[in-house]
Amino acid sequence: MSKTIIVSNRLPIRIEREDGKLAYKTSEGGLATGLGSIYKEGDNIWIGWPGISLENEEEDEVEKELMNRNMRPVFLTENEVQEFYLGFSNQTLWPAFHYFIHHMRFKEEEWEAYKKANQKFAEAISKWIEPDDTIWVHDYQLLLVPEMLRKQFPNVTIGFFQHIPFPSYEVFRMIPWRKKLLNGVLGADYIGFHTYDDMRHFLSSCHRLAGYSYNRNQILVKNRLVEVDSLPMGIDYGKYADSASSQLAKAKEISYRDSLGPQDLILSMDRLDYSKGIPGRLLAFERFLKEYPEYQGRVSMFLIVVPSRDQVPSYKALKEKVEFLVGHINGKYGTINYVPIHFFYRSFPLDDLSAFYRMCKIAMITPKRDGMNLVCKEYIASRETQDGVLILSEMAGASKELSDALLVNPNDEAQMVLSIKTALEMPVAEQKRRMNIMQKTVQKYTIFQWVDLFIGNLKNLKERQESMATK
Ligand code: GDG
Repeated sequence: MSKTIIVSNRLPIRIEREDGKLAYKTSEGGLATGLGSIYKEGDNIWIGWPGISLENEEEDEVEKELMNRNMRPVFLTENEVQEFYLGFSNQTLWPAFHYFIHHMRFKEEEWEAYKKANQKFAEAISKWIEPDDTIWVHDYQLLLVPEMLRKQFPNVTIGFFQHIPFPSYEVFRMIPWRKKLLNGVLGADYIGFHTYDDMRHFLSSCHRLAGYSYNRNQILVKNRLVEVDSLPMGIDYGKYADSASSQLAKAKEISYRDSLGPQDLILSMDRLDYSKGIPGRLLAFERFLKEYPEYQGRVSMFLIVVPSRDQVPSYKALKEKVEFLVGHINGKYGTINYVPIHFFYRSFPLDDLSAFYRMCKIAMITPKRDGMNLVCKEYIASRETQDGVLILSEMAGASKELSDALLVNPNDEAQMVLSIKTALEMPVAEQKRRMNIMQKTVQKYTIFQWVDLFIGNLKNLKERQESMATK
């Protein structure tokens, strides 16, 4: 029986130390939900790093426990986490792929660590591979894995999906190891991106930096047909809609609203990341309060920043910048009865998120760059009464599907300021008209549909490759 092997840097589980014991917490992330139906079935498995550094004797225990949950761990040492994950993945690839070229660094020892870690993943995967299996590798931390597997298993079926943008060739070419990275991904049969633009950029880099010619979305790599595609990822719509209409979320909304006061709320919710445009959003809000003083005391921002990568210096600096701006704006415009920005640096359970999605009249999601952005889709799914306005950056992959949001250029502060005013003053009928269209889109293209499409297209391509080979 053939099986499917999912591979990602992180496993869909968090392991924490509680009272000297290891506690296993399942992840509720979008990918884990979408792929849940796959990796939990039959012999299928998910391979990845469990996200914690362990003592040698603990590794056996974790391995056994994860076996029962259809997962196989790849253990990373502290040094690998530093150089492969926090180093090359997050200080070379992440900034390059999000166009933050001033944050990029090129350290040969980190590139070496990236190669070694990818090799470690490939070895862990190869222990479980049988010839008819399908392997689905995820994201920028594992760009070299497809080629490493292809060398060992020439006929196995490999898919790759990139969750973050793929930059213009002009940016990608700056990376010293660009050609090796491209050849790494091209070990896959089927390569998916969130948007058509990402896919075009990838094809252009393959052509101009690695010498491959392509026809539409097809590339021939040593006589092997590789297909590149754009497949925008969705969410589990039902989960967010149900949670938002639950009694618990409604009760929480009422109790939070009672404590917060009568102001209209603008939701801002992201991981701590410079790509998410948090300072720019705060500055636009400050300018809004200055230019439209009649709104002082009438509108507040509800700012959630989820801790992430805070050992990386640029993330530490961002945290300080956000804290400074929040303090500055609250100090300047706050009164005894009015807090301009309610700031939380932590994550919340889903019931709370649903209450926040319900109580905020506006969601302002203005990343400088984002592969897709799922928060805006979750906000849409949670608007039971269909009112509410989404202000969305045109630099988020999601903007391609959600043209009924108020689309803004996150570098155009004047436009962002105006969009806050437009959102606050938008008639309810217009809010509902737009929300209705966006709900239909998000409800139709769910995470489950995305998974089925990816796997279906991959299998279909494999059949076409085989029929080409027998001709
Ligand atoms: C990468 C790409 C792409 C947030 N705060 C809490 C919480 N969250 C959840 C949200 C959402 C997820 O985290 C964030 O997803 P995003 O898509 O917005 O962003 P990234 O983490 O940067 O993800 C991105 C994605 O991959 C998928 O391909 O869309 O572009 O950068 O689901 O709800 N969840 C909980 N508490 C919180 O406080 N429980």
